[in-house]
Amino acid sequence: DRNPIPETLDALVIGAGVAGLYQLYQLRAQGLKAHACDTASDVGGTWYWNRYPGAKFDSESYIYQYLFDEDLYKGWTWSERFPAQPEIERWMHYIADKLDLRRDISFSTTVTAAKFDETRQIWRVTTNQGELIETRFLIGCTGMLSAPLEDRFPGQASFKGKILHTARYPRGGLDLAGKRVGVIGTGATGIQVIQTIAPEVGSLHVFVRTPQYVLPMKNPKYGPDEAAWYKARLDELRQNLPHTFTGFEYDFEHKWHDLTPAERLAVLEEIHADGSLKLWLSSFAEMFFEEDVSEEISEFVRQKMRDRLKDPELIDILVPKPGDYGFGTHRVPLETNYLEVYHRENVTAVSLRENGIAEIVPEGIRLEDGTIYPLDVIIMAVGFDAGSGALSRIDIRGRDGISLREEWGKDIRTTFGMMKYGFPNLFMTGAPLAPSAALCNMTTCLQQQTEWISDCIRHLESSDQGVIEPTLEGENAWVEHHDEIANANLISRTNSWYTGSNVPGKPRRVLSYTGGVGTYRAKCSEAAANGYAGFALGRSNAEQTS
Ligand code: NA7
Repeated sequence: DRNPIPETLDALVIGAGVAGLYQLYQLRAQGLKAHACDTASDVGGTWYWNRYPGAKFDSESYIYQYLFDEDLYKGWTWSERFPAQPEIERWMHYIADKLDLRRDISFSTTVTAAKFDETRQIWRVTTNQGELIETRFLIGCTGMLSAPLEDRFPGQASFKGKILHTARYPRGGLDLAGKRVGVIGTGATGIQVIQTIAPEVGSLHVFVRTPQYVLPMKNPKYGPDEAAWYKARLDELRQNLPHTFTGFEYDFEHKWHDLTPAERLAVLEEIHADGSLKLWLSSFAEMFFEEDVSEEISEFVRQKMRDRLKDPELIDILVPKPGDYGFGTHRVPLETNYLEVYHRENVTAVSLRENGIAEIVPEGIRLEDGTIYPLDVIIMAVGFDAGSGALSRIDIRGRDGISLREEWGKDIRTTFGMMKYGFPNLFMTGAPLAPSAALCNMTTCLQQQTEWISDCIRHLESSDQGVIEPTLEGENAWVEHHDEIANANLISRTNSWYTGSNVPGKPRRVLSYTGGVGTYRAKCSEAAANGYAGFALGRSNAEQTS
């Protein structure tokens, strides 16, 4: 049975994923009347929705966990270095149960609109369940990559078989045995799907537009020794993870220009052999700023890929070409036999480089040159409206009725990626202009953001204020700082969800803060310590519920 949302709240948290669960826990612990809701029928967020075949971590399991509670951390044991979605979803259930969160969560509940009442200084929130809720604080823990691009191609509705986005894969899966399956997209998601379903399907056509740099994953099983090793190091992880550049345990350790070519190669080989994201996130930071370095490291990865593919035609379709974009300026996926899968007789790579998808027709996919690929199932691994997408799908109106969707439709601006000028007492996590999935271990970032938000609300309560909003100057200063760092990074020149260019009409900006997780944390803490510099605080007219 659905748990209704109380009509009046101190805080409503939208989303019951990694951020939302911890946010709810913290606000409740502060004595606030807090509640969360989620469109899904259970907890998990990303790990609820992304149940497509092969979905798994690219972050090391023990690093992805919450670190705030010792019992919570040590009470969970992972089976391998990079576990798959079912295990991660079980972990999220474990969190919800251990922290007794479900009693304050309404599932199957989508926030459709939220309007700030300036006189009473409360948010009036409506849901798809017909509820109207009044809350002093509204916190969007809606996910960085949770607004799937479901309607991507003309003619989708005409398809006679099954067509679906990876983030809408059905619970219980699909029977693909013997079927003619097409996968569109070779991002982190497509790669996991392709390598997993290839042996099971009748035939697999992979529609490849932009080839992807990939790194082989090493995924050892974990037993009692690894569990004990990580659990004994909780304090060390707490000290390190929040302060590294990416929120992972490792940091950029090498300086390109201090080494000889032979030494550089030795470093690249050694890190490549680690089978993790280290080659991307802890080798040479210069790859993000210097084109020559970027090209040399890119060529190193391309050669690794060529060595595995051998066939010139496959190399042409699947290996990025010099000048396409540099290694690491798109999200780098880890994979297991992803390239070898194309050697199977039932797998065909179809290049879209000069012959794109024109439309979906009743029997399958039709390319621009008229070729039709007949299919039974089309899996769209085509990505998300990242960062701004989830909150923009809600009709959020701040002061003077201004619309968040319209504001972000013109220019994607935030303050610390956690608040927005014109929207008092609206907080957000995983939002634009904060560190995120692009270059960050999400749980590290989301713990810090939710803690900053809880501290901020605690400060408002204890100082008898109750309303906070970034000043225009504060917001401009953050955007300027963000842009200055981002525009020096080669990421800013590439086309992908990192820059919003995967969504037609979306204003272009590097969505993630690229100054580093540790620096971001320090800047957020500094603003708070200086009495929330860059924000305007005021007394609230809203009545306290607690
Ligand atoms: P991504 O990384 O946005 O990848 C989407 C893929 O779909 C990518 O290969 C796209 O090619 C392809 N795509 C998108 N639209 C089209 C059309 N119209 N035609 C052909 N191909 C298309 O999404 P993912 O779900 O893989 O990953 C998102 C994040 O989730 C990931 O970075 C992790 O952080 C977790 P393109 O590159 O645009 O040519």
